[in-house]
Amino acid sequence: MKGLSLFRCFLPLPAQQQLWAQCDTLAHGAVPMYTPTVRGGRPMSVGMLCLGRHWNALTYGYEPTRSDFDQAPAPPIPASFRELAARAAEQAGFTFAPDICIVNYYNETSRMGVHQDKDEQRDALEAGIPIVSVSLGDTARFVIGGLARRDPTSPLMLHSGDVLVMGGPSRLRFHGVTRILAGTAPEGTGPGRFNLTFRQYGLRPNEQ
Ligand code: MD3
Ligand code: FE
Repeated sequence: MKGLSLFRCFLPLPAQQQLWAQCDTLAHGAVPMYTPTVRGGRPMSVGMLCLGRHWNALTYGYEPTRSDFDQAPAPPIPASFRELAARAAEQAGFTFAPDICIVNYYNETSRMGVHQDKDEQRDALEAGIPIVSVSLGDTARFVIGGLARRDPTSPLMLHSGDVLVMGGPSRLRFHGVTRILAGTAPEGTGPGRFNLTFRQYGLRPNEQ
């Protein structure tokens, strides 16, 4: 299917190390990473820190402050993060102005069940505005399916420094993370894995 671009080693090692350190600092900062509890009451196995706008794990909606956790405002996305995502999207043929960055932390037992990302505005989803994903640290076994949950999935290993752009007809494909390969993180990253997903909420950048 079109709309999927994988840029292997988009970030050279020094940039991976710098971005890892920035994520680590943010995760332990004034508005820290936390473990979301989803609808039904189960905790997610990943840590989450949303920048720009907060994704509420109970409502599956976006909001300015973390009303499902500590009422803290979502910290801003560093300009250098936004520029990295926009540069990758441009290489994949998309114009992209991300206003949300979700930083997830995976330890060696974390997983992400197969799901669709469809909580952004309908006009942005229909336009196929991409999600840009940056992987850091341990390798993940990622699976990508089709537009229906029962469609078959294909595995893809995501390594530190890889960037995946999912737009156009691929924007609503089902996908998940089935396992983390502990001990595979390059020097100066890890342990574990940070994944950054950049999103644009609306068709017009920065609209509510
Ligand atoms: C394919 N994270 O945070 S990123 C997520 O590797 C999430 O941590 C996975 O799924 C991870 O929501 C995958 C790559 C990705 C992101 C969005 C997609 C792949 C996608 C949207 C549509 C299809
Ligand atoms: Fe996802």
